[in-house]
Amino acid sequence: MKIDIVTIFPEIAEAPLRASIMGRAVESGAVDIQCYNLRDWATDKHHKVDDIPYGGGPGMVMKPEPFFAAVEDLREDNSIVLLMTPQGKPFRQATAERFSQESHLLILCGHYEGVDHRVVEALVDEEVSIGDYVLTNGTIAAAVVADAVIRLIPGVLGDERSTQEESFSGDGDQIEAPHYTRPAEFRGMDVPPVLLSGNHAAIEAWRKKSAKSRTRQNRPELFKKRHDSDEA
Ligand code: 6GU
Repeated sequence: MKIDIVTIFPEIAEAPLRASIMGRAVESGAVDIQCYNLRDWATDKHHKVDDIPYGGGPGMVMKPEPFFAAVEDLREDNSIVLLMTPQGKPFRQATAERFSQESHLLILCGHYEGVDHRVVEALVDEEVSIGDYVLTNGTIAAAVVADAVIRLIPGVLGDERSTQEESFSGDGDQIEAPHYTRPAEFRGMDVPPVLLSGNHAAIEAWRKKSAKSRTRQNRPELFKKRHDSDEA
């Protein structure tokens, strides 16, 4: 898979994508990530990428020309063009799963005040938001999307089971059970004895029950959705 990110802050997107699991995914060839500076497609001598809004109001709006030039250079036959914006559709685990099946994601990063809407109308397949809060710029959000997608590419994680059993995957609008590692007793706090029992059925039952109570505690809206529709 190929992921191209177009932003006025390429250095913000680069660092997280070159480290750890994503860094190894790049080195292994599972994914090719390039971060581009939108200013490289600005044609005036100051490399201007924004301008004042028609109709007035605060802040600046990102100009259409650099985005059109960038997309025309980078788009391929099978590309999906995304625009990162707080006005986009919510990004969820199911969205990450869908994007992980694509061969090329071309991700455009907006500034919070907005992007000329002709970019959205003529170039963008999907507008994407990572949550109901406002970031100064979509670049960190693009790195979030890239991370969530890359770890789903087969071979990127060691143990494929870990993506099938985790929070928000499969049937689960539910969060995971808590995890413990050694030591079995730490500062007077014990690991739940069932996890040391070797009884796999009992461990499974404990994890189901814990996942349910943690979902009720931390994500009451998910709990309600799940338990209104069935008795799981
Ligand atoms: Cl994609 N961009 C910005 N600027 N803010 C956000 C966002 C994106 N998603 C949530 N907040």
